[in-house]
Amino acid sequence: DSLFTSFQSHADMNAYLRTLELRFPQVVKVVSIGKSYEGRDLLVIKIGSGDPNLPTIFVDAGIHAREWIAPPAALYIINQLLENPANVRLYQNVNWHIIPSLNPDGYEFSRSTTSNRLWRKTRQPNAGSTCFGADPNRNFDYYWMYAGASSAPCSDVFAGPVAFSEPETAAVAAHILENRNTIKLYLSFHSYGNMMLYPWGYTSALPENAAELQWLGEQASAAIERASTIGSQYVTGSSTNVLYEAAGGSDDWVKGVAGVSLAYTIELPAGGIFGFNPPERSILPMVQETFEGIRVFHDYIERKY
Ligand code: 0X9
Ligand code: ZN
Repeated sequence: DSLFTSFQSHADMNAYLRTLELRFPQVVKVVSIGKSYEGRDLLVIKIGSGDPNLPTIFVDAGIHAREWIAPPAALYIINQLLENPANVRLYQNVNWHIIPSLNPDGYEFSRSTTSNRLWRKTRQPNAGSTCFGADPNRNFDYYWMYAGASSAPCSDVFAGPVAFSEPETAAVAAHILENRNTIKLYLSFHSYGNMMLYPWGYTSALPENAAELQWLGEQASAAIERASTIGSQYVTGSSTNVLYEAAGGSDDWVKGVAGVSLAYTIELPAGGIFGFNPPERSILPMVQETFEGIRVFHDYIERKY
């Protein structure tokens, strides 16, 4: 089909998840964790052998609207787990919760006209401003507004009027808290820059398990580089040290509040003139190489827990 040869609408991605639930009723459950501001369903697909107590890998994508390569990277994990029999072992001892499209209002807005292509935020109106939306990756309630975020509604890094003001971030946070005892690894797909980032984003200080985060990130990066047909080279490190200081990100909150010790933001490869626009023929090579890194994460979680 066209899942990895063209960029799909949010509705088409949701339809794919629903189809999988019908095709694989023993191993798939699709649940709505809530709705976006404009009322779109935020779906999580749960894939597993049936034991809810197994360690869980949680993946989200599409927090930032314009980062179009992120949702297909998440969809490809789903596709490979379910539609490639060689990968059945990847959900025997580990459960997966995957949300391929977490900011659907922003995403559909970025698809609506070429002039909106670089939209990043959500689409909730802001009181007292004509500018819409908040940066969902500045809206999580851990060191909210501490650094690298703006209180100006027109800024692209507007943190929101309060933490978790956006229904999308509130919904995913509630889902993660409900599952905090089983989630052992958090992965969030963004673009671009070929970076394997771990907390913290609010400070240059490193978390207590930085050595483990660094080592595992490098292992996953190396697997991606080996598989790459487009010459991808990844840099691994803490968000602040590799990129910039930016508080209120999902990864920091997942680690600092939900207590998930392993949390990464994966900045996928660039494409097109502004970096967010890989040509559609690049989707498959990009998501295929990324999946080789995901195998490394899976094998580590399976072995450790
Ligand atoms: O700035 C961001 O939100 C991410 N980069 S992006 O170009 N996709 O916008 C990086 C987030 C890293 N994590 C934290 N700062 N917590
Ligand atoms: Zn992003």
